[in-house]
Amino acid sequence: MSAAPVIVIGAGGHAKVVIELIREGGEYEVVGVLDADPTRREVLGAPVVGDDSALPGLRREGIENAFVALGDNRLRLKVGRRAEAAGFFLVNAVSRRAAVSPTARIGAGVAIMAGAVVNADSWIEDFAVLNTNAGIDHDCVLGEASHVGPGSALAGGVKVGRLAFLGVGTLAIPGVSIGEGSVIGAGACVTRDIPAGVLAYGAPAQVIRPLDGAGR
Ligand code: JB2
Repeated sequence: MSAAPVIVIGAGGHAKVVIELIREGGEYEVVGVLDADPTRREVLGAPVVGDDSALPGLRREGIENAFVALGDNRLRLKVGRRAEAAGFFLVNAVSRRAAVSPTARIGAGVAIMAGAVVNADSWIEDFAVLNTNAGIDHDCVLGEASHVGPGSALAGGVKVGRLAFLGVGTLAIPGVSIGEGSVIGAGACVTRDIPAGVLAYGAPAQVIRPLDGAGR
C-alpha cells in the first residue's frame, strides 16, 4: 500500500524531528510543509508550500492528513484545532524506537520521540509531545498540548495538565500533579503538586513565580 500524503505544519527544529519520525513510520509521505514564513525552501527535502492560509486549498486538493510540528504548546493547540476545523485528520508521529504499552491511550496529533516509554494505562491527550528518551510509567496522564522534555522520568500516576511544559530531565515522584500551563525548569524534581500557571524548578521543585496569560 502506498503512503498517504501528509502536510506538516511548522518548519523549525521540531518539524525536522517530526518529519524524520513520519518517514521512519512509512505510513505517510510528507508532501509539503506550511510555515508562518512561506519563503520557498526545503526542510529535510520537504518543500515549504505556503503558510497556514493554504490549509483549506490543500484539503480541497484531496490531502486529508496533517501534523502540527510547532513546539509552542499554545500555538500547537490553536493551529491543530484550526487544521481539524478545515477537515484534516491529525495523525500521530510515534517513533518505532519508542515503547508504547498496548493499554496506553493516545489522542490525535501526538508526537512520541525515539527512546520514549509509555507504560500501562497511561493516557496521552491530543497534541501532547513526549520527547526523546522521556519515560512515563503506568497511569500517567499527559494533558492536551502538554510537552514532556527530553530525558524526563515520570513515576506512576503523574498528571501533567494541559499546556504544561516539563523541561529537559524533569523528574516526578509517583502521583504528583502539574497544573495547567505550568512550566517546570530543566532538571527539576517534582515531589509535591504544582499549581496551574506557575514556573517551578529545583530539587525539590519550588514555585518561583506565576506566569502571565501567554505562559511566560
Ligand atoms: O502560526 C504559525 C507559526 N508561528 C510560527 N504557523 C506555522 N505554520 N508556522 C509558524 N511558526 C514557525 O514555527 C516559525 O516561522 C518557525 O519556522 C517555526 C518555529 O521554529 P523553531 O525552530 O523556532 O521552534 P520549533 O517550534 O520548531 O521547536 C521548538 O520546540 C521544540 C519542541 C524548539 O525549542 C526546539 O528546540 C524544541 N525541540
